[in-house]
Amino acid sequence: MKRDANFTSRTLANALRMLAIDAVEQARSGHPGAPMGMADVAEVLWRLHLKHNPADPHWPDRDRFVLSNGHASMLHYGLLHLTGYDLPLDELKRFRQLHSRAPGHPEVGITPGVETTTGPLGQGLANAVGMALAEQLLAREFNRDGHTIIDHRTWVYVGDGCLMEGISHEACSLAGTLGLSKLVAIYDDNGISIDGEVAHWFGDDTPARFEAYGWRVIRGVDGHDRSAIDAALQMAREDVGRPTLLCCKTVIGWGSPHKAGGHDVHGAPLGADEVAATRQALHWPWPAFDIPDDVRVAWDAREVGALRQANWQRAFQDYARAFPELAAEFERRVLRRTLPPGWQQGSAAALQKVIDQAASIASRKASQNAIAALLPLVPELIGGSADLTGSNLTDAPTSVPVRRALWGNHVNWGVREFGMSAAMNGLILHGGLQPYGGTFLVFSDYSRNAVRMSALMKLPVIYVFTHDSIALGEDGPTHQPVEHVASLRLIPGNSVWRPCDAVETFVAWQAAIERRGGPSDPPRRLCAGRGRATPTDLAGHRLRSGVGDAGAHRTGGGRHPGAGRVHAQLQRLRSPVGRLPRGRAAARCAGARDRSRRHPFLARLHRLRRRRHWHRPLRRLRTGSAARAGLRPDGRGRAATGARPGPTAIPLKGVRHAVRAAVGCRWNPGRNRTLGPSGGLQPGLLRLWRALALDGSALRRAARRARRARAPAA
Ligand SMILES: Cc1ncc(C[n+]2csc(CCOP(=O)(O)OP(=O)(O)O)c2C)c(N)n1
Ligand SMILES: [Mg+2]
Repeated sequence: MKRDANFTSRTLANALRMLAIDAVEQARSGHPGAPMGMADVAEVLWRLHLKHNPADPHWPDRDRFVLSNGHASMLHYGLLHLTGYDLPLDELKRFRQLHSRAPGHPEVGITPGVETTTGPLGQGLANAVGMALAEQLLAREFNRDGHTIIDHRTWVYVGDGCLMEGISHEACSLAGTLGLSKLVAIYDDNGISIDGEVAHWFGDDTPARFEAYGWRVIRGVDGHDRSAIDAALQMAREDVGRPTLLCCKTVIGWGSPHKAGGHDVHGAPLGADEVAATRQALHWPWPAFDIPDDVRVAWDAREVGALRQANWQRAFQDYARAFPELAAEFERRVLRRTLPPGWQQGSAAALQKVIDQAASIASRKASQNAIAALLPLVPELIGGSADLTGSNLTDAPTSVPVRRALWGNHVNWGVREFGMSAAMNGLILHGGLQPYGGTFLVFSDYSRNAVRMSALMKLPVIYVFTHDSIALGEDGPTHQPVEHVASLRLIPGNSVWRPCDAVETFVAWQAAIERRGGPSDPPRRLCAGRGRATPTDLAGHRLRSGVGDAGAHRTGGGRHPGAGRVHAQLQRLRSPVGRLPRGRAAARCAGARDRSRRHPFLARLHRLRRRRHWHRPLRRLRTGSAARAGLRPDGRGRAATGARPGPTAIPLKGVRHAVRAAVGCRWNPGRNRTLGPSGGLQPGLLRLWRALALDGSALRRAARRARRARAPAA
């Protein structure tokens, strides 16, 4: 490789390449290919276009840089190290080691300058959409004529993997619709992923796809030609009211004489011989981790960064003189991230009202009332729903829908649970906003990895999961959450609260908002049912338990982060008022108890539900008795097909119908459309489930009968 006109910048890019090569070599694991392929684009972006100050990674008006293809982490660490962030060379030498500030994939809160944790491909892109949305909303809220204090871009690197992931569609479709013009995605179009040449499994016309979303697409940029990259980035900075996708043709592992362009270089060290050959090819005579002084000087962004931030600081001071109240609000929300001054009093008064009203309402309605009361107190709240606003009840009279080029505080995320959740992570990571969003509990699975990422990043996102009931009769088993709460609780650092009445719901909201103080706070989920509360004595249940731990809705609240505080708050409330308004869940529990006296089946069901994880016994039934009885996964009680029910197929539909039929219990009076001929209630199944309520031998007899009745004719 000859020294060419691009010598200087090529050398600077080679510094990134060599750092990645050497760190991966030292760690004996990692991904050198993408950093080597993207180094030229990164050099131009970071040296000429990115607005940042390495000395202050939290400067509010910095550009956000997200590496959605997180496996290229060494590229990011090289950039942070060379531009002057607090990431010394020693940390790079400990790349991928325990407690290193250069972990295998970028992690927010570990490495200064890393904006979000990436690694699950595609989610960084959705985070970036959230960040760009936050920028746009805050700009509309705070900027005034002649005073632009929020004006930054979100740059996101994506690889083939990110664009293959479905979440890229969810997030980018919404970004296009909302016209997030400060969002620039830079596509590392190298035609390679782990299995080889992507053409065999990824034949999309990506530029056309993004154009269809309403993005501006800059096609065919040579990702190794500095002037082409610069021109494209320049163009990307021009505001056209749409997000921009920059398609950069690159060669994975660029610079490696024998491995460039192939998938071997994606995720394995080059090996000593190839490292030596690459050093030679790149004209990089220096030993591992040795960066010459002139290269360091050329990379150092501290001076220009400090200057930029100082300019912004001056502009902000002018702004503060002209709009003192707005500036104070900006400082509170964005810089200090504290609650508004009137919070304590305001929320306490609102809570007192809820207690006085003693309303018997569905918990999601109680949640909506809480939102309505708290929204005016906490202007940073930004709500939304994945196209279930009217069901999740996540809006309030003061909610304003977010629309293209308009401010709002309620996002219609569309039917995009995963995109919504990952974008909410981006909103909160940006700062200045406290997102909450809803969907049905049963669809939390769609959001799941983003929920996990909230927990991993300790982001206090509030997820409102409603319709927390297996008694969603008319929608059928696809809409009945069974294992969801338990599985959400399996996510480390994730708090799951199941408030059972209006007071608990309000206190849960209150506590959720109070825990919004910073990245050390875990995310919260509120699970709200949709039943009605009826006057029932709840005090006994409550005094034993924390929020959401009342009656039939067992949570083990005390073991969940923050639940103790909520519990204490409820305890304080309860002692003076004695009995509080009653909960739907507890009411159902109590009702079940009454009915259970009449029928042994329900007595058993009730006993199961009273256990801590009441669906665990049901699972046991499924994998044990029900499986032995040859139940099909759809719960229709057909004869054994040889296949045992899979782990995700719990025949609750069967339970529900059997319960209804057996005891005439109508959990959704007037809505039992599925209880017709198509309802799937099989006589054999009914016998089986009746038998379940009795004893093991009866079960076996019933199972035998069911098998015999349905055995195919010989
Ligand atoms: C959701 C998710 N699935 C799978 C992986 C594992 N993985 C890491 S990189 C990669 C290939 C990505 O291909 P591309 O983005 O083209 O990266 P390149 O090979 O070009 O560096 C895969 C499958 C992951 N990190 N995240
Ligand atoms: Mg690729």
